[in-house]
Amino acid sequence: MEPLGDLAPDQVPERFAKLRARFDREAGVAHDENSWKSLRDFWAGRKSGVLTQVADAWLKPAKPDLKRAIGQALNELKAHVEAALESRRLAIEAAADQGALEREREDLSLPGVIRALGTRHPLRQTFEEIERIFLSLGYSVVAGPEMETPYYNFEALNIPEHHPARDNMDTFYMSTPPGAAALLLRTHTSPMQVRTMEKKQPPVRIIVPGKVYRRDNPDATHGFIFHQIEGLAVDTDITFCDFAGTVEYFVREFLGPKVKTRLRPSYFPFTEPSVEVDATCVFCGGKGCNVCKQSGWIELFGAGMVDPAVYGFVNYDAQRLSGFAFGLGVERLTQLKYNVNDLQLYYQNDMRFLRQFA
Ligand code: FA5
Repeated sequence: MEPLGDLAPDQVPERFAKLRARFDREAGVAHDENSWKSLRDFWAGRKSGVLTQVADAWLKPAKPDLKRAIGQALNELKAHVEAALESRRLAIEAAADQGALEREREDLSLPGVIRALGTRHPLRQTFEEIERIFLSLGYSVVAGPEMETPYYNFEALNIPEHHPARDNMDTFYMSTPPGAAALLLRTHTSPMQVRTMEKKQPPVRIIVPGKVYRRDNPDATHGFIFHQIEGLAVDTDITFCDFAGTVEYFVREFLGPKVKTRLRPSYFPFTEPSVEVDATCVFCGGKGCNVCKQSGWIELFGAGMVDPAVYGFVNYDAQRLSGFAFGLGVERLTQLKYNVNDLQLYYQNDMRFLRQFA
């Protein structure tokens, strides 16, 4: 700082005005944190800032008649510098915050990710509907293994080896080590009749939903993997009337109150007597149409009174106990309920088909 020299007191303000103008110019271009720091150090730095230099070079050596005027002007300049530095600092900080806000801003006008809502598969809907009906009648739901032994799938159901009933239940056999028990993919859910009665004494009231396998060629009414729901009720006093009443109640609940049922003689090795349960055609109301081949009736499922021979395999007293069993084909029942003309549609994941069950 050059010395102040010989000044009259009234010339002091002009010298300070020049300094202040210079400061204002420099402050006007300090737009970021670094240039603000340089400005602060240059003007207000404790050791060698302009203000300190002015105090050292002008105030300290001033003659008494100038001291008062210089002191007052220096104080005013100092107050101005400090206030301006502070307001610039706040402005720079605010600008930085604004910049960060803009950089990090979420664009709420962008459309969100649209997640399509799925619907339950028609077969699952049928499972749930049938489970609901039988749960309301006091049945419980049990599951069994899909990989079975020939004993549970056939023998204990009164289907010995070489029995002709095995012909339409050919299946997939697992390769097992020599000497180990043979294993196959179950052809029906009926093995769970035996497994349940082995473990539990009557009264028994169960349904068994599950997947089954057969060596059938796929077509509009056949799959090589399909689903069944087995039903079994055994107690000391179950009659054919209980069986017929249960079947009729189920069919009405499932297909509607107008549908009538009839029992037609049939054959299964593990039920005696055996029946096919038919219902009046849901499409023509029993008048006769293409679906029911003009008969007015459609076949629903196989059932019957448990054959006493089966009780022999599970140590049940056939003299004291009686019961009935049924096996529902889930694909076929769903076809009838919703008029699906091709069973393969269930497995093709075609959204146009599946959306109809929303
Ligand atoms: C049985 O499987 C017996 N276990 C049912 C039974 C249980 C009778 C208890 C008596 C007492 P069936 O082979 O008829 O029966 O098959 C039952 C149902 O499965 C059929 O009515 C049909 O709806 C369905 N079904 C059979 N084969 C196929 C297939 N390949 N694809 C789709 N559904 C099938």
